[in-house]
Amino acid sequence: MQRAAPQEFDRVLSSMCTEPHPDARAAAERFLATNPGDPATYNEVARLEARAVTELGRLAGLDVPPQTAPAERPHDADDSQTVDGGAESVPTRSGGDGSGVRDPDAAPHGYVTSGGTEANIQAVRSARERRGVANPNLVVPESAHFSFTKAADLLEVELRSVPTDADHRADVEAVAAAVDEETVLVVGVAGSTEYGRVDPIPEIAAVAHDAGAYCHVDAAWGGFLLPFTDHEWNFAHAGIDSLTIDPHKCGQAAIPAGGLLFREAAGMDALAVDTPYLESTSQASLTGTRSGAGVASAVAAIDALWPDGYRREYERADRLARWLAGELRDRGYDVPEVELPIVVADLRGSTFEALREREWRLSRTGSGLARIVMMPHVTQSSLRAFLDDLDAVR
Ligand code: 0PR
Repeated sequence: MQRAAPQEFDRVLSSMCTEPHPDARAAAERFLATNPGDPATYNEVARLEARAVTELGRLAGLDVPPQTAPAERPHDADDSQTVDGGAESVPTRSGGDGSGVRDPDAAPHGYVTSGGTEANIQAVRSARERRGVANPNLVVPESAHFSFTKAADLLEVELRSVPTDADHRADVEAVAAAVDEETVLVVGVAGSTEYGRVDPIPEIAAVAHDAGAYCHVDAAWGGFLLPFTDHEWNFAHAGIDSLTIDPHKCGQAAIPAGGLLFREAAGMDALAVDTPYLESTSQASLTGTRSGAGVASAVAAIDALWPDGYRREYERADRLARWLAGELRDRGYDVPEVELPIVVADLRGSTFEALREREWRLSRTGSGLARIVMMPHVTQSSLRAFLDDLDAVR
């Protein structure tokens, strides 16, 4: 039986969550009581997780063609964006000998996390373990999500937050100046939380590698939009080592479904701890028991929407964002150029409060600007109603 959602999404303008695709909702319910943290017991959901990671990897340019060792993989490969969607698809990974043989039992290089926060924390943890320096530091642009603050705190890694440029993108010179021989990870954001900006990822990866550090891309929000743009953001575009991409944001999966991917198996290996009383011998996730609902819904959403459904949604959101930016500019508001579909505007305090009182779920950037995120539930008619209210209160 389908019940109404507990939250009316009509007026939710600043969230990065949305209503899941119907197939994702159904899959989540079916796998609600399964635990991918115990793959030997819940093997069906474990297989689904391998598929989820394979599909996320293809979206993010991590498609390893059989018989190709990672070192030989062409970095500009552009044939990585088709999905056969068959229930039989299995991950491919390179064997320990680099032979790249197809291995149905192989763990893919990543897993479905509880969200972007867990993925980012684990990326920092993996880099810290692999680098093994005495006083590790982490370099992020100031536009990075606050989950990196949590990661630094938990993992006792020094957080170096560097200024962004005038357009709110990572400033490569500033990043380079902050990096040193004890930097374990340099982060680039591909779709920033506040402005939807995409950092210069290839340049950031080069800075990281020159210093012997790893490079992580946070595409938690942007990952399901960027494949339809010209941006260079993924494993095929740059020598990045890990990436966050969240099905429960623009992937239209049910919460909790984040995604963490590594270029190499060593990224996951660094996270694994022994699990003496489980049938499987090790576990890499941060949480122990975790929801199979997110895993199954991620696969169902990707099967339903990749690539055409996501492309249509990206194009719709992009058009809507540009239209709204124009409407706000016509009313005299200063609206920065739209990159990915987030519109930011200085509505001033009293107007912002009056709109909140009219039940618009709006939030502000650190510098007090209202953010409107073009998630699938945000429609032109709801934005027209929003503009009518804005005209009434300003
Ligand atoms: N990385 C980026 C770029 C993000 O934008 C976010 C979340 C994360 C990582 C962390 O992801 P999880 O929240 O899945 O752990 N960005 C949103 C934000 O902080 C999260 C959010 C979502 C907030 C829905 C409110 C909301 O209603 O704004």
